Amino acid sequence: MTIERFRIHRLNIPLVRPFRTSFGTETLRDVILVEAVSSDGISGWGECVTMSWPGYSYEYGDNAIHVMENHLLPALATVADTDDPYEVRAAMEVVAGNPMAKNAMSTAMLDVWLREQGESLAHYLGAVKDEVDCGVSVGININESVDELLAEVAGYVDEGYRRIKLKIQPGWDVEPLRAVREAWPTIPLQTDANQAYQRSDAQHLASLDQFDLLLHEQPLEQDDWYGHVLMSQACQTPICMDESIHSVMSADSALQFGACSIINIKPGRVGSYLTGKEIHDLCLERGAPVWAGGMLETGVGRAANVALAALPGFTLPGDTSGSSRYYEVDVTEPFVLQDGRLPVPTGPGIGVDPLPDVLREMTVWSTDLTVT
Ligand code: OSB
Ligand code: MG
Repeated sequence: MTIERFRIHRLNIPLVRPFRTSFGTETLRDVILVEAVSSDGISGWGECVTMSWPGYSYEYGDNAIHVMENHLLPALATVADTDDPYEVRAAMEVVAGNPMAKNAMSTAMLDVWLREQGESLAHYLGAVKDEVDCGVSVGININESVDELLAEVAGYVDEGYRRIKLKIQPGWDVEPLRAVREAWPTIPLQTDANQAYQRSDAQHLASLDQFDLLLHEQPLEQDDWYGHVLMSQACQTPICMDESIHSVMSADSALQFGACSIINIKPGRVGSYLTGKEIHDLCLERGAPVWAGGMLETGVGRAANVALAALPGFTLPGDTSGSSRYYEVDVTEPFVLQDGRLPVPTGPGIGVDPLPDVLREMTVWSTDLTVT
């Protein structure tokens, strides 16, 4: 395999409804797709899951493109003809941080490599399932109306979602959780605070135990390891980390310290699907459940996330929702829920391709990067 060039495609795709979290509101997804093209003319694809502003993490679209063009491209030129995806990952270590940019470029290369061999990403990673259980992440209601929230959740329950995750923040927690729990007494339910609480909120979060929750995702700041230990001790509901986990080492530390007992795995946050798999392997060995996070991906990122979610340790439903949860028109053939599950793609590589017409219509900017 020799990678000759990359093409970065930037698309603007409206979300079907605004997505409000404790760090901001998104109405238009600033999508970045990376295409790697081999000397045989095979294209592979990776999605850069940055948002347009640094809210969830310091990475954001403009910065990621800058890092890809100026720093990752020369690093990857040194491994353009390797047959070892782990060498690709190692070559990117000259760049500190920036996992979303790294994941986008290296996944595009991995996709080319797998397509050339005719192997699916799911098979390569060690998938054991041919479909995965799907959950849905429900934003803070834009009008802070519990009735509107219930109507939104009712739609997802009717579509068959197997787990509901409510975005929470101080002032939007007890009421929405109580309402959803009363309306659906047995549905698996969890929260995601995106770092919005303080250590001093431990008793308040413990009071949410009454709603019989699967987990609380990232209640405190990402660096507050000790605070998460205290939170884990205060709550019956298990604590799960998202933003804090960047590597196998941080996953190991989190479990060893008792900062959390469950981990959300997002390849964009940890820099590659290979690292995502390694965190999965560690957690499986430790008996800690993992689940596949999401970043409002198009079908390109979704396909790869669903492949990862088919590994044996992914025992909780992921934020792997159907395309219609996010977009009227997806970039690929839409992912459609069947009985609350999505099928794991079986074709070579990620198993899906952007639809040329949709790509053309939605692209607002693109650039070619030649590997020299
Ligand atoms: O914290 O998990 C998160 C979306 C964007 C940024 C961060 C998060 C999320 C989600 C949505 O919760 C998950 C999805 O459905 O893709
Ligand atoms: Mg999260």
